[in-house]
Amino acid sequence: MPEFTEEQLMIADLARRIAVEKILPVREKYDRSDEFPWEIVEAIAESDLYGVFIPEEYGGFGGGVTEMAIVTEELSRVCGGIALAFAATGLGAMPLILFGSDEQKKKYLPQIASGKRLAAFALTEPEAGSDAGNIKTTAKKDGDHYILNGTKQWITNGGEAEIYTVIGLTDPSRGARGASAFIVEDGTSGFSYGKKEDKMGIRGSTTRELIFEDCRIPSENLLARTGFGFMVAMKTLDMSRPGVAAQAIGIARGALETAIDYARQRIQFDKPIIANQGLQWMLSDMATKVEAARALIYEAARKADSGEKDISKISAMSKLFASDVAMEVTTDAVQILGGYGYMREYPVEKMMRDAKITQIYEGTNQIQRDVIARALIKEAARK
Ligand code: COS
Repeated sequence: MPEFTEEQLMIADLARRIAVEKILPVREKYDRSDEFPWEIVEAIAESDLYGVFIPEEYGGFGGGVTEMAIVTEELSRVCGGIALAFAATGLGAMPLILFGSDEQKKKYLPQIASGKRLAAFALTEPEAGSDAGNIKTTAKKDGDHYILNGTKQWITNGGEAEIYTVIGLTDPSRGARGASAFIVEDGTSGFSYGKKEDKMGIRGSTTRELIFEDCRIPSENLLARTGFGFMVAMKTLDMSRPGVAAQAIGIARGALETAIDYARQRIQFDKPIIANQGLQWMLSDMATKVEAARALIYEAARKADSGEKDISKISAMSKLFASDVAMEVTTDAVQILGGYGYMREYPVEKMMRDAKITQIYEGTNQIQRDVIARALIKEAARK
């Protein structure tokens, strides 16, 4: 268990209570219906948890990546899909927290902290997944406005959020170096929503296309400066990847606990199956991996919150390791539950489906390895 402060333990406790009391009774319903869980958003908002990662002067609790990870982990322990209504808002708010002007922060962060308006982050496009620098959305200056044209794909909270950070090219001739970041509000003329995805897991979390057709946004919605958009996106991902790792390890913890409970109760050959050493060793490996991943996540979060300049490597490591652990642990949990594990009546098959995305989004684990390797090479060259 990482060393949390009293306040952090209280936040964890609050999130755990929402997860068990509010999310647990409805997680199967949302997994089947794939509707957005507004009732849970309200519960999270009422508990002020949307404010945990927002500075106090903008209506938040004043925490950071650590608090964001704590809440995400506890919610994900029960439902990795519903947890995203919280975590994706954290991702959407991050560019504002990191790069917003005082005016922009005053305008938007209190709304996010109160849970009145959700946020989302829009970088990915059909031709710009791992190759995030290949975005095609343009943002052309027109007097005191920018005109956005293009399509963003697979945007978590798309259509549910009201505050979007969108990365577009203000100078297409410079590629990623000509990208800029903008705040776009729901309801802006020329901004609409496209296809809603039908996903394997994290159901109950909306993943949707954003369409910009001559969408005029005021110049004051530019974040940082023109040409800084790719850097804004990369720094945002550095801060948010420990959150994905926390989601992964929350899911893994849920699966491990379910597997232990089941193994204690399931009688085969006249004894509970947990009495078998082979199964005990599986559980031991699962628990060890979860504990190691948690230590790495909260170390990455601690570094992020301490203002360390370059956290790309440890942030990528935490997401890579925790998501691989989550996939292994949830798959083993299904195995321990045997035939029951494969049935939708038990939660572990959902946990396995939910875990899979954590190896893919916010940068595939292959990209995380690239990020880590680049850092290793840079460090070696400095010696
Ligand atoms: N922090 C600050 N700046 C960064 C950065 C970081 N973590 N990573 C890259 N940059 C800067 C570089 O320093 C470089 O700046 P200069 O133009 O001044 O030299 C610029 O950004 C371009 O960097 P680079 O050449 O390394 O970019 P690549 O196109 O090679 O891409 C990866 C780098 C692969 C790391 C990037 O595209 C990536 O993270 N892809 C995955 C995207 C992703 O996670 N998508 C998920 C969807 S968002 S939920």
